[in-house]
Amino acid sequence: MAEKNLFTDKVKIKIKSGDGGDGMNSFKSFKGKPACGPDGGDGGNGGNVYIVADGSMNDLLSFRYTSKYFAGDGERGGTNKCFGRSGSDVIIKVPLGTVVKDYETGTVICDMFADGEKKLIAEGGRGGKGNVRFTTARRHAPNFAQKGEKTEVHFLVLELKVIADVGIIGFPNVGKSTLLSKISAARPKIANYHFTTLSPNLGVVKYYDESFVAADIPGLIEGAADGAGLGHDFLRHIERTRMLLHVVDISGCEGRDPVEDFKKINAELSSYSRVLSGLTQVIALNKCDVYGAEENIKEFKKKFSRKYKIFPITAVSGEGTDKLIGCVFEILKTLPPVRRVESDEHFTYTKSGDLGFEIYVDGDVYVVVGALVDMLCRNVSLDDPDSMAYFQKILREKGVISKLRQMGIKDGDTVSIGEVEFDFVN
Ligand SMILES: Nc1nc2c(ncn2[C@@H]2O[C@H](COP(=O)(O)OP(=O)(O)OP(=O)(O)O)[C@@H](O)[C@H]2O)c(=O)[nH]1
Ligand SMILES: [Mg+2]
Repeated sequence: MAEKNLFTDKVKIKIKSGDGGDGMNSFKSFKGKPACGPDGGDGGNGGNVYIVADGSMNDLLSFRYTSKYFAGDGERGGTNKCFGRSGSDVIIKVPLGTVVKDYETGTVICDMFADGEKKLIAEGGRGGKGNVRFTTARRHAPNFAQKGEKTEVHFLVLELKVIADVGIIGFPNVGKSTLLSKISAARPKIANYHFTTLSPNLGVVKYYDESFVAADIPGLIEGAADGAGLGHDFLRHIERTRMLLHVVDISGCEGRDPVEDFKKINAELSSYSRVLSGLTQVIALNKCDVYGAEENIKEFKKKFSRKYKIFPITAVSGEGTDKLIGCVFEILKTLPPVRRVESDEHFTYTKSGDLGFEIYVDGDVYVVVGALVDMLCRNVSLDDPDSMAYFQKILREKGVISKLRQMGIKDGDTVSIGEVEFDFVN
């Protein structure tokens, strides 16, 4: 029997976008004429971390081997106004239906629904500005450069919830994969032993000019919802399917009782989640070609035909599958579509410099730089008194004024913020 750890439908990974490279603080120098003017270039931006949905993947197996995804750091700015190189991005490919959560908070960051969909998970740090960028009409030789923005390590949880209309469930070896291979173009592995299927197989089932997607999952066993045997992790795969196709081995081979099998699987579903046990089920009684099946079919129908639609089939030959598929289609027409898991659309991890600031002392001038300053410069109009009042309010609220005091600023010292220079008055 397969090992429990062969399932990989939920993984924890470690990510980090790249740090921004520091800006350079340097001065041009010619022979005999040192320090002619500032020429320090900007640091490069750190690389981003993206997640991309890849329709050709069907499990999270690759994450068992690589669980650390770090984007490249930006390079430090150079002399001669040279920019540092940007860090390289990291692209993490996941199968369709992967739900990405923040490990610490459980926040759903995204649900990768469509092939090729790309989500920026963590943005690289901005490169710091080189000293040349702090030159103003009054300050010709700024003797400082901005540090690159730092980023942090985060942990993500990736969970696979396949995007399928119908989940095919049942005990191991009952013929779930055989059925999928008959009704769709999917070619899942089929074999006469338990747990042949270890990750979900998806197949598109065509019916006249319509189609639906069915997911064949590993076989369920008793106690799986409590973590016995292969555990219940793979039930997560089918949590968002619209209905279930429950396959029962009606031949009673392997010494099993089909009625008991059916009850046990339903008990497993109930103990795993109300969502699953509440889904509409259609029953396929498989292996009708085996001697002795007739009797069992009668018995089974007597017990369950009032509550369920039941179809005797022989998956290997395809006998009876047309009627079964027709019924599944009729039911699907009445059910709502597969939905995305709700996520925080605007989620991004914050970085050290997000609306942060730094203060450098350059001679007797206190120079405030950073994303906060960039934001203020974009939004504030120097000639407008209301706008300037807002400017001062933000400086107080964001702690710029208190930081200046901490640094020992005195009345009359100059503060430089973007285009604005003013004398500090306590
Ligand atoms: N006689 C008979 N055997 C069948 C039929 N359908 C499937 N089988 C056989 O049953 C065995 C198991 O088939 P699978 O399709 O791999 O079963 P499964 O339910 O996907 O099994 P797991 O993935 O291990 O849970 C194989 O040897 C199939 O050839 C059928 O209609 N009649
Ligand atoms: Mg199988």
